[in-house]
Amino acid sequence: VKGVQLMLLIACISTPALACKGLEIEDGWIRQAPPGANVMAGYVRIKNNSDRPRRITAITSPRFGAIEVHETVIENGESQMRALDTLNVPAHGETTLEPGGKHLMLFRPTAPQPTTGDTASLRFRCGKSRPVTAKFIVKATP
Ligand SMILES: [Cu+2]
Repeated sequence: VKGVQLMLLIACISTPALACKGLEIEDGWIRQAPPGANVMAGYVRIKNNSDRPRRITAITSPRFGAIEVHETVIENGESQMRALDTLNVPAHGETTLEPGGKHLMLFRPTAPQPTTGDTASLRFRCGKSRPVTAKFIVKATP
């Protein structure tokens, strides 16, 4: 019985991170891309109003074939992108995806390609719990 209780305790401690509860997704935008582009970049601020760290495990959208989280790292003096499996948001903190840093890569936009002023709905998943949906607006930037 003790073993089972321990297992349940571990489950209780480790499961809440896999809920999106308390996450607020703000100021999401997608950089306008040239016609025919196979990938677009997206940026957003994710706030965590809960007292537990949150972990986003997947992001999907009906407007894109696949979405990845990337970070930009400098290796041997060169800027490179690396895909992240998950995106962590600290308790009572926030994670910002911005040009030059972490960002979303939105692959294979559905036709017609989203352009300035269009919006795309993105769904953020934290494990199997209820996802959080946010609208991203396409902007042209110099
Ligand atoms: Cu990237």
